[in-house]
Parts: sequence; structure tokens; C-alpha cells
Amino acid sequence: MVEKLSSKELIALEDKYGAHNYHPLPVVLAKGEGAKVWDAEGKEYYDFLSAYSAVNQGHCHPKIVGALKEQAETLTLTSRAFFNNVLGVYEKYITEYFGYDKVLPMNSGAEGDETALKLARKWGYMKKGIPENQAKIIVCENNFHGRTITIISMSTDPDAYKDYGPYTPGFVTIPYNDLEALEKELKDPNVAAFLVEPIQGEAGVYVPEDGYLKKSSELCKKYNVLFIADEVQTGIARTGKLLAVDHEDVRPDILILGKALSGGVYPISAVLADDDIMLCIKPGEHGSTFGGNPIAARVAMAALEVVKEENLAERAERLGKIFREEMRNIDSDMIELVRGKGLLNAVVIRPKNGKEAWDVCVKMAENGLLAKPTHQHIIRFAPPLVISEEELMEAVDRIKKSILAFE
Ligand code: IF1
Repeated sequence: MVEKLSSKELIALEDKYGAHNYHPLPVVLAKGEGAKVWDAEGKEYYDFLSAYSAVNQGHCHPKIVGALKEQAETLTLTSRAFFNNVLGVYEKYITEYFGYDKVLPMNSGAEGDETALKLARKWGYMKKGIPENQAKIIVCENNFHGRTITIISMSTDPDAYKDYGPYTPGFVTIPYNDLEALEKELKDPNVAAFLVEPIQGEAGVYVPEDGYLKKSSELCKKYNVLFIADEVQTGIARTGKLLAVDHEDVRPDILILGKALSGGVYPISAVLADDDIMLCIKPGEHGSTFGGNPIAARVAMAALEVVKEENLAERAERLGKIFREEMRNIDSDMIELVRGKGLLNAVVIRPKNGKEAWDVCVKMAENGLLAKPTHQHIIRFAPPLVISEEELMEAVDRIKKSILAFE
């Protein structure tokens, strides 16, 4: 039984017994429902991080939790050594939902990216004829695709890669949102794929110029290179469309999903592709103990049903426009810039009297709203997509009050 400990005591436990690989805001959460969370003392907050866009469907969505509970009492894990009575149903559901021939089910977003990298390399050797061990994959500066050694080998952020070498070779880095740089690298016949976030979340919600995704995918087709979209953070209705690439009618050759694929209820990721790519991986050449387990299969189907039943993409589009307008109207020179798409937004904070984004986040927490800076001066605002317009306006008031407190 978790005895009733105070936030202070709970923070002390994590400090003493947990690795120090995070620097959380001093808030200890104990309950979540919809767009709200409550701390260990019962204080209410609007959650404007949504576990980095994993809780798009709202905290503890009853339909998704119901699917988890029902399956957890029936059959939790079989491994892929055997078939189970849920996986095929899920595979049919998700491939029809996104329009691909096949899905490779994994667990974390990083595993989804790793799977996509392996798939792209296999395709490069087996189908494009790239000489063995010569495959290259193009990535963008300031990317974030996860924390494994291969993925941080692609990173340009020293905090992500320093002292983790030696690094996995075979990656070429180009500036984000730069078609000329991309085309120059695509001419190399050993390039197998271009891996890109449709919007760079961690970098600070960088939205590329209109047409960037469309032209990138067309250039990839021209040079017989796979276009891989990492929609782990931007997918599942977050940016106002089911997928961020849908804003430009782009169909990636390989699609990576995670986070809100489970509504934040369970670690689930997925890689989707058509047969000519997906069947390059043969039996026994890739997998994972929990990948495609019955609980994940049921939870993902419930989470995806909620996206459609509750029109989450349309809500994100409409409420996102209102949110950005409200942020731009705050009368404070701390608001340097507001950018985003749907309900994935960021505000660049101009420091004032020694106060910066972190101080704004601490003040917002005091006023009942949770968000966290990404890099020093950027605050990402990403509430659950189920937030009502009334709740959004109440949250906007709490943000305004917090920023104006520094005037
Ligand atoms: C942390 C960042 C966000 C992702 C994209 C793959 C993954 C992520 C586009 C890997 C994960 C998470 C990781 C989490 C915080 C959060 C994050 F700040 F780290 F960069 F969202 F921006 N592709 N992002 O955003 O998915 O393996 O984590 O399931 O590591 O602190 P994962």
C-alpha cells in the first residue's frame, strides 16, 4: 500500500533512490482525468505537456483504461513464439486506419525509430542495391528520435550524445527545412532513407515552411530514397490532422507512431509500410518480447477509436488557433514568439529582470497549469486534445496571470 506521503517526502525518495536523469518541476502528481491532473496534496492543474503528447485522449480515458483492464484479466503476454487472438485483429485495424499494407508492432518510440532504421537499411541493400554496410540515412540538425546509442548517434545535441561514444556510423546531417541541402545529399547512391519529424518537437516546435514535407517526399521519390516520417510526437491528431504529414497530403514510405497510440495508458509504438519494404525483414530478423502483445493491441485499438469518435483532430485544429491568438494577445514583452500547429504550440520567452522560461513554468504551476521549457527559452504547450474550449480559456487565464506577474 502506498502510504500517504507528502510531495516533499516523495521527491526525497526519488532523489535518494532514483537515477538523476531528469530535472522535473517540483510537482508530484497523484491523479489524472481528462485535461486535469492533481498533485499529492490534491492541488489541481491543467496538464499542458500531456506527457509529451502521449495523453492526447486525456488522462485515464475510460474506454482505453477499460480495454486495458479487460485484456489484463484475460491474456497479457504470449511473446511472438505463438499467435494470439488479438494481434491479427489489431494489425488489420491499424493498417486500414492509416492505409498501409503492414505494421511491425513495438513498444517505445525509440524502438519504433530503431525498427524504421533497420527496415530502411535492409531495403537499401535488398532492393536498392547499396553495397553491404555502405547504407546512409539522412537526418536533420536538432532532431529528436529517442535515446538509444544509434539514435543519439544521429543527434546534434551534445546533451544527447556527449560521452556516449563510439557512435553508430551511416548518418548524414542536414539543416531542417532546407530542400537544397537535402537534394545535394540525395544524389549519393548509397542513401537509403531520409528520416524527419514533420514538426521538430523537442527542438522547440519548429514548423517547417509550407510545402517542405511535400517537396522532400517528392525529392526522395526522384532519387529512390525512402521518406520516413517520425510522427511519434506529432501524430495521432496532435497537430490538427490525424498525422502532421496530412497537412501536405504526404504519404511516408515508412510511418513511425508511438506515445498517443495508447493514449498514455501503455507503451506502444508501431512502424507501418507497404509489402515491398516491410517484407525485407524475414522471420527471426527483428522483434521484441512485448511487441504486439494482446494488451497493447486492445489498448491501441481503443485509443485510435477515441481519436475518431471524439473528433480529436478537428478539435486540435480549432482550439489551437484560439490558443495561439490568445498567446499573441498577452500584453508582455516576455512573449517573443508564438508558433505551432493544432495543439502542439510553443512560446519563446524573452528573459526579463533575470526571469526566464523556467521561472514562468514555476509560476504557472503555482497558478495551476503544468508546462515545461524545452531548451532554455521555449515553453511547449500541448494539452490533451479532449480539453474543452471553456477549460482552454481558463488555462489561458492562468498562463496570462503567470506571465503578467513578472511585469
Ligand atoms: C525523454 C524529448 C519530446 C519523440 C520523437 C521518438 C521519440 C520521442 C519525435 C522516442 C520522444 C520524449 C522522450 C522523453 C521526452 C520527450 C521529448 F524532450 F525528449 F524530446 F517529446 F520532445 N520520436 N520524446 O519526441 O520515444 O522512446 O521516448 O517513447 O526522453 O525525456 P520514446
